[in-house]
Amino acid sequence: MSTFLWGTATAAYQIEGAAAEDGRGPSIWDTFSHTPGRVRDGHTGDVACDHYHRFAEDVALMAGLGVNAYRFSISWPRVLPAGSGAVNAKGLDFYERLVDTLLAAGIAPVPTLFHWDLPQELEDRGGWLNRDVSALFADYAAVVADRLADRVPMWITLNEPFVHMAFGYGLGVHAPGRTLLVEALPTAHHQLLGHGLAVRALRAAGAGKVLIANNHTPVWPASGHPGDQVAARAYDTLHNRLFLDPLLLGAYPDLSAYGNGMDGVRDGDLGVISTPIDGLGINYYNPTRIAAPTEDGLPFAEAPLTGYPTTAFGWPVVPDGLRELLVGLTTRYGTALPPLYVTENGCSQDDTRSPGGTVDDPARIAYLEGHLAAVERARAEGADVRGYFVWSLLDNFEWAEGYHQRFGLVHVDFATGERTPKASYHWLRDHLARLS
Ligand code: GBH
Repeated sequence: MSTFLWGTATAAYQIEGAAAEDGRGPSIWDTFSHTPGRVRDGHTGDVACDHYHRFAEDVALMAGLGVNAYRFSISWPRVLPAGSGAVNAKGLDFYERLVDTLLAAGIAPVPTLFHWDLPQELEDRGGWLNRDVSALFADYAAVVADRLADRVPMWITLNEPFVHMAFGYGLGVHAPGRTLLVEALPTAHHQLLGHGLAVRALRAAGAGKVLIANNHTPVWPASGHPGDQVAARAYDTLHNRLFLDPLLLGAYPDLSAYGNGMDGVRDGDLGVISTPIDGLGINYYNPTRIAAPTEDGLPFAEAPLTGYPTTAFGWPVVPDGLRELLVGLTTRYGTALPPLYVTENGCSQDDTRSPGGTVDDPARIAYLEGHLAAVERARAEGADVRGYFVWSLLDNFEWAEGYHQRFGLVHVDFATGERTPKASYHWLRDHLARLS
């Protein structure tokens, strides 16, 4: 696969639905979304886009778009309902049908093994705070690879371990809803250890390329004041270095700003974590502006980043931040950095379907145009970028926001499941056609 990968991205809990069908076990997101007050308006992923039943239609939409790759995620509890032990054959069968349908359409399947939907039974044993979950993740990776390694050219172990740690275990705004602040740090180590063990399991099964998809952000100090500079370095350590230094350099960064949060690192762990990978997935949304903390607790404070257009979510639109990030990582890690793939980039907009059945989303077209140009500038400046995946193919269950944020190239009517390609879908189709 030396050609540039053009794709769309999704995640299992956000699109599949069929939550209690064909033997799927519960995940922490079923528990969380069914707990009143956790997700806006009590929305859940019970039905979502009903992709479990409509996947063939969704693959046809991708074929019409002209992409050559599709990043989706595999639901751990659909394959192993209790997280370990008994395999649910019907769950594996679903992903095999999806993979074969993609291959028949000329689209490379790029599965992510963990996009935040931990089997509830494993959360009941401590979730990612429990070191044993790392080895169980690798066992699960082996089960999936035994079935699919002969057909899947590229695998992704984890999605955004930073966000899962920070939102899920640190701040409690995502499942499993824990509010441990710096005490969440061991979930970073155990996810990274699980990643390394899974890389080894995938290699043993003869899998193709193996990547991890991290969320990264350029960190901008709020001012030149030393307090803001120190805080920005502390934030960069937590969001960026904590998830790259051990992978690429085999060592954790200086975490002294975070007390003794990271314990439990054993001899040999960093060797496992730094098992070579074939590429690094980068999920980019926006830069982060950081100021000195105003109260006790964390060693930084987030400051608003104003002066840019914003998405429906309120996130600033800063295309050049993607260039800065890709070039910055290339400078920081040099020859230790594997090829880069932008595994997520996109925006939510308030998209509505007109009575005539069209969805006009000019702000998304401008967003994509700007960010694709930023990728080109990064490549011209030496970043080895080999793929770009739009988040997302479909409007879907946007975690704590439920169905209120629409990220899709394709509009979904959640009452009927009807799909309508937006203007941005047609724009991207024409853009890709011009490239070939
Ligand atoms: C990704 O996470 C997820 O992988 C995906 O499942 C999700 O649907 C998608 O993004 C869209 O959310 O308030 O301006 O500082 C993205 C993680 C964390 C990125 C919050 C933007 C805050 C922006 N996001 N971050 S701001």
